[in-house]
Amino acid sequence: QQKERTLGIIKPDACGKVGQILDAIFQSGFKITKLKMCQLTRNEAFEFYQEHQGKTFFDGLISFMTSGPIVAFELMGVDAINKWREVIGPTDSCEARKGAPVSLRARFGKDNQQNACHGSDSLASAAREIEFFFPSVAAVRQNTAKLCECTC
Ligand code: YYY
Ligand code: MG
Repeated sequence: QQKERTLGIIKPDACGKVGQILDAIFQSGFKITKLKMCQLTRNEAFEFYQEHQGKTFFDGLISFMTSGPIVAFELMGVDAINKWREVIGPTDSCEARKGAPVSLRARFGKDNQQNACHGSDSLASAAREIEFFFPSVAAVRQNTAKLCECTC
């Protein structure tokens, strides 16, 4: 079976639980192929969540996602995109607590905004989101070249 890559995030509300969440990731059979801790600027959060611009929860989402450090990672495995979304569970942590199996959002999330984890929802969004957090060497070089042009 074909292996996939997906992008996961431990959100600001769950950064005290990084150890337990990484444990759960390994126990679910994923490989972590890239990982970093960072804090998003408002512009970065805006770009990352561009598909939700204009929705009622957008401003709250941007404030929450920039409120503290996050951990972003690339996961690899068979059917990784759907499997990771199953492991994190439904968007609303309160809903997640009503369902089985026990998901990460059920364990560590609070509500439908502070829901502990993110997971890409398709091949296209996984590609975009992985490139967002872990840009290819070629892209980084191109950016550096552009910056040099501007200042010379
Ligand atoms: O993919 P997923 O994270 O499960 O949900 P989305 O519908 O893509 O929403 C992205 C993000 O926005 C969600 O994880 C929390 C937040 N959000 C919210 O604050 N309030 C809502 N009613 C719906 C989503
Ligand atoms: Mg989504």
